[in-house]
Amino acid sequence: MEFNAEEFKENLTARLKRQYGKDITQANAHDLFDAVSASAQELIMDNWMKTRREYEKKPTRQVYYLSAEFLMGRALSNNLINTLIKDSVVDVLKSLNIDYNLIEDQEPDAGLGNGGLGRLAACFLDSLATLDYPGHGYGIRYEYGMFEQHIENGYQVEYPDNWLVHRDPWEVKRSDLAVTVKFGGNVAVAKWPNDTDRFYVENAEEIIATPYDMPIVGYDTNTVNTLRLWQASSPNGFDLQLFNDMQYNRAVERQNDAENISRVLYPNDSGPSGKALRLKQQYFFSSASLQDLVRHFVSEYGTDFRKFPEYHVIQLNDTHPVVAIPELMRILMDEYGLGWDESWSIVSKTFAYTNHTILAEALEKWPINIFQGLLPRIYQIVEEINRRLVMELRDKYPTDYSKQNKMSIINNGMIHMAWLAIHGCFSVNGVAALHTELLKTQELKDWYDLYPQKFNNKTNGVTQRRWLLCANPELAKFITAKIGNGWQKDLTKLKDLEKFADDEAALKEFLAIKQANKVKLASYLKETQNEFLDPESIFDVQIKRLHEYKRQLLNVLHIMYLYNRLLEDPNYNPPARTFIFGAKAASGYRRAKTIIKLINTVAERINNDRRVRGKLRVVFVENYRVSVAEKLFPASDVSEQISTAGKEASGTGNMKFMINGAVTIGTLDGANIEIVEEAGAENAFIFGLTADEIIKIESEHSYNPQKYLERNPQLAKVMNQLIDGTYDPTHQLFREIYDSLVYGVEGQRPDVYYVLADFAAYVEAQEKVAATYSDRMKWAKMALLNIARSGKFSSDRTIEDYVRDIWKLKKVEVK
Ligand code: 26Q
Repeated sequence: MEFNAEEFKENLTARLKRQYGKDITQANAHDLFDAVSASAQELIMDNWMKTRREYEKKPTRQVYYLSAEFLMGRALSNNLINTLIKDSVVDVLKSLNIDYNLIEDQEPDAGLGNGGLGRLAACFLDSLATLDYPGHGYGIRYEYGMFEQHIENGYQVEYPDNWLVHRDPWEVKRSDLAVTVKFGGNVAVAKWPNDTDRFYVENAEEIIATPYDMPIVGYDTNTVNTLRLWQASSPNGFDLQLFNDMQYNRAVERQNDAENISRVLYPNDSGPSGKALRLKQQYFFSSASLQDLVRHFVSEYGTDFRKFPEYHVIQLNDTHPVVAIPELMRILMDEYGLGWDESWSIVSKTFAYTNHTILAEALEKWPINIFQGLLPRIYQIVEEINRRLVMELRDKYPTDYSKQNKMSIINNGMIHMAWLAIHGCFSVNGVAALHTELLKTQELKDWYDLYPQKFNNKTNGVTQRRWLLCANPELAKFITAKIGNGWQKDLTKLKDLEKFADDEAALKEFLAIKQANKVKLASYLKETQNEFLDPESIFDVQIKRLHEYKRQLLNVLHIMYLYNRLLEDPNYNPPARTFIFGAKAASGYRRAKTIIKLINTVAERINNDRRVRGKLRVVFVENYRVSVAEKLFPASDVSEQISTAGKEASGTGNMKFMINGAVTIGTLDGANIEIVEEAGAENAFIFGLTADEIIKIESEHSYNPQKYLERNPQLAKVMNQLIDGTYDPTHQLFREIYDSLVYGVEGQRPDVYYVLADFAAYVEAQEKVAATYSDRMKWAKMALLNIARSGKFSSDRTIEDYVRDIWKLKKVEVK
């Protein structure tokens, strides 16, 4: 991209004057953020238009990534880096006496996702554009994203994330492309000209879906793809009649009800919550996206829809957009008059489904009454899809009624969205090797037996542009100095760093960079939450959503154990450690919230105990989010990846740690397995039960957590401290946690996630971490080899895998 410093300066000043009536000296940091971003957006605009034109020039197969979540984080630095103008912009601002860092910090995170699944979608968009593939995102423009987390008295308290208080300089509203989405009503029948039945919905509630586009800027290329987010509104403004009758609330009711659809991101605990508004969100953006695609197709190619699957592949990010499958059936049949078979043949060549979880309770099901009430015509279509599926199943398994039943999409008054996805898609993929194996042999075994050719693995990845180049510029510079450029677009190039594994000078340089990042993090946490961190200590970090299966509890129990040990044994002198947590608990997830309270309670006790000062500290980072993650990964020494084996589908934070030179302590779960495969077992600390061992224990019903307490007095002591007043004078706060581990509560088995079973092995692995860290050069070598061998975990590799096996796209270069 051409960059002219003078022009940029003029543009910036003109904009400040036009928009804010201020000159450079009067503008505040936020004004400047907005004006710098808008000026950058204007530079991006040319390539955005060119890219669109290039894709329209001739029929182009494109992928559409339908996702209820896009966890984009901040855009300014990313866009400046991807267009290669960051340094020049920083210089221009410096010449105006403006500190770029202050401006950057004004940008709110686009936190339109819960965690891994949403951030994966964002990394994929970056890789698609960077690799010159025509691929775009479709989602929801939530007015409120992931809630803001405050810690009050050790408890999580949620506040709304009002990320749109100021205008978003990156979005472009496209009112001209608005579509209508219908809810409720009843199905009626008319006739097509050829006298066949034509179904339509009457008396429906109509909602307007208006798209807002965000540019997705590829790195060092002209390609700029699009993330299109839909906003809901009412076609009937407010009711003037009611207003004149002074019924002010009722006057805006319809408007509010409509706008509620895109009001707020749902948290991911809710399990089988069956919230009608959540289903409305899903249909809202799925329907709007498909209408958008079909309208565009018809205007370009007419109504011969046999070409539709040639030009479109639609990737469904988990079950959240699966209602798009019957929606495309509806559009083809009810709006264009195609027959069932013709429509199904098109639909079943168009969609592909990614599964992100093996937790059975997390598979989405909708109660028939909610579904049918909101989407009567879609329900009919799902019924017909299911009727035909069940006929196939009877044919294939004539005597196995149990199987026919289990695999029925509609069963026990519920609609199983994963079943609908597997049946309606030509591809079903898991997100790490183990995860896909478990889907094939356990959770989705019946479906794998029916459709083995559909199943495939696509191990997740992360974009090195955001997670290394942007987040850790010093390490990026070090890497380029050692091995040259090229790794930015081909992460396997990092392999060349291996030759520095025994180069003492290089290792010292690496350690100095890590140290500087730790100092930076310490000063950030001092500033934001008045927390003291000793950068000389090991930064041992667990940052991810709070979930029992992720086992933050195992981490805390180990900290409580370490604390006991330090107090009991004055000769015990491990290297100083700072345990850092960042985690949001879904607002309705009681036990997760209690675990946050426990972490903060333990932190408070330990951090105020002089006897362990300089040896042990615990820090809970408030409101963990993408922009904070960008400060945490570069400053981490130890990466905590300690989920119960078999439960974490992949993990992607594990990869972000790896490319930033942190060493993993973890279980053989998700992508951890592939990480140690690449890094070498000697460069990680692996512990605990394997997925196979756990499957065996579960099939034998042989797990008895109490036996671990009897055998391990230190564990028994720690457990007892949950309820003996050590941390809580009431003895009650953490009793629920204790009971769930030892006895099982609410009909659950005790210790469902094998915390007590893995405790001793975890302690042992942590001792190895401490011993290894004491030899700084050995540690530096391990960290460097992790970086050197992280090439596989670029989302560029993941995208190439999707392109080769599922999407079959060709690169389109934009001149
Ligand atoms: C479902 C129904 C109702 C309300 C919310 C939800 C919901 C929302 C979000 C369910 C799940 C999610 C998010 C899941 C998620 O982030 N999964 C993670 O996906 C990553 C990317 O593949 C994996 O690396 C992680 O292992 C997986 O936990």
